[in-house]
Amino acid sequence: MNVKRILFVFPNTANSPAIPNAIAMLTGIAKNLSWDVDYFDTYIYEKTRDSMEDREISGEFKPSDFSVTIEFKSFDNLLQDLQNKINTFQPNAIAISCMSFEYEFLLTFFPNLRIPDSTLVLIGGIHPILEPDKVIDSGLFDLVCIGEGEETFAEILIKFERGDDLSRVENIFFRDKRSGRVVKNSRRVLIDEKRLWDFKPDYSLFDEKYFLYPFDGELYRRHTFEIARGCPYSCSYCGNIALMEAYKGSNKFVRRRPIESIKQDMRKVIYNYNIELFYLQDECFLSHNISWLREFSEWYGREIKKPFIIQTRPETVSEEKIVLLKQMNAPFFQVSIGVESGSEKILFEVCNRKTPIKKIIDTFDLLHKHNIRTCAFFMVGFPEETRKDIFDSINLCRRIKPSVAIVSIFQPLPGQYLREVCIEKGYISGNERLQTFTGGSILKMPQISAEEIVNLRRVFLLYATLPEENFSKIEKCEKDYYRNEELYRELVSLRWNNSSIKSRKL
Ligand code: B12
Ligand code: SF4
Repeated sequence: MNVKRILFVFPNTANSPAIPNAIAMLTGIAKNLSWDVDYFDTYIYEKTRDSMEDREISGEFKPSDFSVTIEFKSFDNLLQDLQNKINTFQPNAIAISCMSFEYEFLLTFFPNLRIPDSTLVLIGGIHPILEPDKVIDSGLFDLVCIGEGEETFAEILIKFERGDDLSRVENIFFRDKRSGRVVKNSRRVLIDEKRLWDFKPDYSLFDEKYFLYPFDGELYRRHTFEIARGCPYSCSYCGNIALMEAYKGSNKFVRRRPIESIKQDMRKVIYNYNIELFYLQDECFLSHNISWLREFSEWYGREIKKPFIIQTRPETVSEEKIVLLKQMNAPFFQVSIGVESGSEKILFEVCNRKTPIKKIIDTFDLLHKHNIRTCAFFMVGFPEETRKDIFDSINLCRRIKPSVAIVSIFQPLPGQYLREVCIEKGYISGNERLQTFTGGSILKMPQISAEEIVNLRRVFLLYATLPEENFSKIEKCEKDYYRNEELYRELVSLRWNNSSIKSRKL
């Protein structure tokens, strides 16, 4: 092969740019093997309102004018623009990465493209890992990566360049273009934590906008920095259970990045991209052992000192670990916690999250005692959830006073245990189109309608933050939003001005 060109495609369902870690990683691998790379990201094609936009309207995120700086294109141009990119760049390979939302979106336009037979079309990401059979059976892709891509992708590119047989590559499902025959190979074991971060991401495909992120109403140059991969818990509304199942018998599932690798790469991204805010990507940051946290926080506090965001579970928060977070010497930082529900029935029996409400309250009290900015994630519309349960969540939010609260509608995504429950109980058929986390509920349940769930999500934060004297007005907006939009906007602005949980600047 004289020229080697690969086009990466991210079927982004959002209307704002985000760097998919996988594409940065795969770009690094392709460039190391001397491939020319190009990128097609669908974020600039205007779609229906995404969750970020909905959350600004409902008072979860402080409004920012970031989207004003983006020059959107009509959605109707998407297909032709991608076709033009393929025609002009003439890639030998097209590599797509997607989660479940992106996959569903991809199917709305990808089948209409004209792709030369000689072009290898590969797909990977969380969705192909969770539903590899359905993805290969779509007949749209030559190769589906069914596990981690770092080693597999390099092997594919090398073999493809040489014209070798790809059908035997471990970790892929392969479909022969001519015969339509499908070969399903076994999953590769997970890469050991000592080697995983030797694969270096490359961000050259991402322009300046990709590094900007609205946070607390202001724009920051943000970077998502992987600290660990995998989560030790088994919440029933999360894809993690299916991932653990897929990798059963493989190497260690939760891999912690060696501190030396963190040091080297964090210094590099700060230098190269002038990063102001780190999202320390780890599904449960404070579950690291205390000696790791101590070493990391000492170093960060000495050398990095940048604002950061972490995500953790309430049961991992303690005075001792808070001291270590403070030792990181950041001008401000945020601890984000999945609270999910204020009903122990929902938490224990539906979500498989056995954190007592008392522990959640104590955790937020402790964080606030130390003046730490907090973010609480809630969900509404769980199977079996009643209006009373949702009000338990609202009341818990009122009690714990997070600096920011994000409220999502439960979506039965592939890979979740709860999706199976929903199918068994007849709440979904399994063939519905997914909704966004703010758009609607696809569950048809006897005790609460999808409409009531959407309405309650919209006013959740108003009930949780405004003085009770506003409740009759909030109820009006809940029951008939479209006739009370003006009143709703007024209440949301009150939420930012007067509410007890307005964000804390440290
Ligand atoms: C970081 C993260 C985010 C980040 C960045 C996401 C991104 N676009 O990259 C943020 C915070 C923005 C985010 C947002 C969301 N996320 Co998220 N996120 C994660 C998390 C914790 C890690 C993902 C990651 O970067 N991993 C590291 C990279 C390198 O791994 P990877 O993407 O899997 O890619 C590897 C392989 O899949 C493969 N691969 C990937 N693509 C390709 C392509 C080819 C060609 C090949 C060969 C291989 C290959 O190789 C890669 C390297 O091994 C995962 C949890 C998890 N366990 O994966 C959830 C997860 C992916 N997120 C999830 C969800 C639901 C969301 C949201 C929809 C949530 C929301 N409330 O809106 C949004 C979607 C936003 C969007 N459109 O991008 C779900 C997806 C479930 C599903 N069935 O799709 C997950 C699995 C969480 C969960 N446990 O349920 N997320
Ligand atoms: S919801 Fe969070 S804590 Fe629970 S399994 Fe998923 S990633 Fe882990």
